[in-house]
Amino acid sequence: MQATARAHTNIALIKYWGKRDEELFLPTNSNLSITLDRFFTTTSVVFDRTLTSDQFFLNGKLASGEETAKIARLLDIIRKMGGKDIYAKVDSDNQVPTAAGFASSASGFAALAAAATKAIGLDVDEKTLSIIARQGSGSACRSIYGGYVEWQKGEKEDGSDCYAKQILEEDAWDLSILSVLLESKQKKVLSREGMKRTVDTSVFYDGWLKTVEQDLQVAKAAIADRDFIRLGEVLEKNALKMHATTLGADPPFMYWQSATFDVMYEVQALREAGIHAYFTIDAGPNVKVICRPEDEQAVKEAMLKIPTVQDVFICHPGPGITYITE
Ligand code: 2P0
Repeated sequence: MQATARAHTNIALIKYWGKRDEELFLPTNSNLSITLDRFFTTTSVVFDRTLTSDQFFLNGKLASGEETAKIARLLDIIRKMGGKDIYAKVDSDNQVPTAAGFASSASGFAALAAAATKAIGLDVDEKTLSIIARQGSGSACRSIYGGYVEWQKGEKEDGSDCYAKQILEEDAWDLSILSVLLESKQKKVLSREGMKRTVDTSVFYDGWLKTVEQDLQVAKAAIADRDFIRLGEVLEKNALKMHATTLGADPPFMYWQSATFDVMYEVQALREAGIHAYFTIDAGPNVKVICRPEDEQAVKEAMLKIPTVQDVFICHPGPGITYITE
């Protein structure tokens, strides 16, 4: 009763920002991401009748009670589906620089869902796997697939129509996604908490909901047409709108720091100089810059010249879940 799976992290071009159901991780809006080649989590799960509780090792170290409780919650869902009441030992190896603003929860819960369902003997399709992973962390449902992925918000209360699907394969259109690592302070408002506060209190949240579906349709059409400028313009606008909602929350908060602005201004300067680059930002200060592959070195060099930039990692569209047999 053992299996190992690998899942890659993803970056949202149209953001998931707000839940309509916190228990089931149902989002208020559909959203769209690219799965990345460079950062991933590899997880092994062994269901073992001799264990008296779940054990979780993260990068070789026994995880905290809080971290273990989060994965145990997802294992409970999988145990129920598999009809087996057996505890598991989970070994997770995270090749994701969390400090660079990549949510390791997306690749982490996607890899866990894949390894644990296989280890317990469930034969699940990708849609079911996406629904399971979603209940560990919302964005994890997108990391089941490679390439360009849409997470449909669904309408049903039980979440059975709320899952992700691939809209374009990873090798069908190459783009460069540069993860710009900044000199930054620890983030103060975690994404889960920030999302909730925004939905509950932000005077700008209605504005987000009014336009995000339109943004999604524009992004999907741009991907279908391989129209990079159209995609870049809408992804940057969508990120700015997501962050605007945090300023209207009570109490207000913002994820940007001064170094975040340095990168945003440089991206605008690159565009004025004729290089088409666009930024997006998640629930933290770091910035991801999207450009065409032929421009990636020039964009990287421009970023590295900014004094507050520590490092730049170049990523490309990557694969979905893979199972590893030893
Ligand atoms: C996204 N983020 O679409 C958005 C944009 C952050 C900003 O998904 O509460 O860790 O576990 O469902 O998936 C980060 O939030 O949140 C996220 P939960 P998650 O990528």
